[in-house]
Amino acid sequence: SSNSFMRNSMSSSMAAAASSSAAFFSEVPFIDLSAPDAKQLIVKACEELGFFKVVNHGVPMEFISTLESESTNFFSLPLSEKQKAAPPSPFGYGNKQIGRNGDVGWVEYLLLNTHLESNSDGFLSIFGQDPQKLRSAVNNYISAVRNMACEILELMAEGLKIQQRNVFSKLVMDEESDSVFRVNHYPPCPELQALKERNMIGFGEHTDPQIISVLRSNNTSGLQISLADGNWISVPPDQNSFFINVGDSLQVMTNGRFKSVKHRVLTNSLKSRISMIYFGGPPLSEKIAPLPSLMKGEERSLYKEFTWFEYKRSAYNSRLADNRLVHFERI
Ligand code: GA4
Repeated sequence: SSNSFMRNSMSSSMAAAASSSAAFFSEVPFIDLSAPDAKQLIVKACEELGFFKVVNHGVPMEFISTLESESTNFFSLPLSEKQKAAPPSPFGYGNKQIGRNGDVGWVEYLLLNTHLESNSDGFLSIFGQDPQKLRSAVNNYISAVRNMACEILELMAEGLKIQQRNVFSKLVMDEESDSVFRVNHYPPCPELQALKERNMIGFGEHTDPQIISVLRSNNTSGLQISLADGNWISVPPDQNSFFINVGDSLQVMTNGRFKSVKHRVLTNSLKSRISMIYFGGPPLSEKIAPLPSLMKGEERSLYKEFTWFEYKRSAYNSRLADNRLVHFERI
């Protein structure tokens, strides 16, 4: 139920979505991680769309369902309790406001540190007296999902015929990796049914700044991705798979060969949506630049040189829908 969600009416910026009838797209590239041709299929999906889903991912279903139910418990607390974990800067509870530059959505969420110190003071102060259950569910989930992300990043490197198999994965496995974990709760909005032709924005369109994002959601629709032609397609939910998307940093490291996919979430009128996303990022001091081994002949970098610190600072000063990479393109 959405009773602990703020009751004020929806703001106009949330109701401003485009036409409502995006067709379900049956062609989200589907990759069996255990198949011998997985690496070629991953590269193709990253080049064409920047988005695909994986099965045979090796993440124990128990970790997924435990974290989903711990998250559901948290979001069903009274708002006043949840607010004790606010604001989400950098980690904690957020409600409707996304980032710090005025973006809003019909969503509440937790932003969490991915470093796995189980009694971290930060986590204790965010979650009051009994944070252990949530933290250990988060830790189990993150370690498994990070390993899967690492495997996918190594398959990408192999598929691109890069000698150094861990060229991408070492960044997210680094102790200093600046990764983030997010749990979103999109409450249903029954009023929407009356509004028939209109959509409401749960999470506005954007690309992810990091290297790779790994998303799992419950069985509720809402996620859409944007095609090169500007059309939006609805991604059918699949609670047994993970959805992977290419982030801005990976687009840069492949000199634009892989596409950082624009995506958004529309509000469902009837069902709650819970999604859990691991954003794999590099250490802050890491230089983000096209890999020399991927540059062919006279090919030049499309981007200026920058560190993840510089890109992140610029990203966090932008609005959600902004194109964050344009500031780093070579002219
Ligand atoms: C998008 C990807 C991740 O959810 C996130 C988001 C971050 C936030 O929610 O604070 C940002 C957004 C995300 C990109 C632009 C800035 C920063 C909100 C926003 C308006 C945690 C991230 O790393 O970048």
